Amino acid sequence: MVVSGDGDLTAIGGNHLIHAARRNIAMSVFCVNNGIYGMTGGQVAPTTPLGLNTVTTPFGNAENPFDICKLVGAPAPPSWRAGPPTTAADRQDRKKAIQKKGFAFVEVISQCPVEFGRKTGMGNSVQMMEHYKQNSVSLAKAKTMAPEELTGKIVVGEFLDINKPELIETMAAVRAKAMASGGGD
Ligand SMILES: Cc1ncc(C[n+]2csc(CCOP(=O)(O)OP(=O)(O)O)c2C)c(N)n1
Repeated sequence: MVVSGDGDLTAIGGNHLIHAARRNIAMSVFCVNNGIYGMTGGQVAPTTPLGLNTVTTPFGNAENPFDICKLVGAPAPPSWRAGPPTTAADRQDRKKAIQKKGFAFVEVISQCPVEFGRKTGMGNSVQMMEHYKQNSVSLAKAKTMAPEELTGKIVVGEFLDINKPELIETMAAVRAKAMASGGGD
């Protein structure tokens, strides 16, 4: 199990993340996404919304943010996004992700009142939580909404749940082939 920030997972460890997903390694990854490098003082992250002022983008962020669930979903491992507050449904998702064979990914939307809320004018932790709560839309509802209605919304739910052999299984199959051919150890 891996619990990490959005900066560590999508910037500093971005390469590890996409290849762990691609190789379908038996891991459950929980990304606590506050949209910023919080611990180091509020620098822009690959998840920071376009146009946002941060310590390193004082006149606005010129870059588009990653949609992390789509990013890890590209090689088709399961992925979920959970918006606050934690509901029973969210907890079910998290349980499912832990029990999932192969790679599983959960993005948890989180507030960073000190480095994000205070500097962007979103307010304190309660106000940020309220904002995220009010702007979270279930995947089922999002499917009925027009793209313009979804601007600024956080779509939450189960994005993908596909069963594929995990890396250890595919490696065992290759090893068995090598052994049968006499080329293995
Ligand atoms: C390889 C490496 N580069 C840079 C750092 C410095 N560093 C520590 S935490 C951090 C930002 C983490 O941001 P995030 O993962 O979003 O977590 P948050 O603090 O927002 O919860 C950075 C750049 C580091 N620890 N390791």
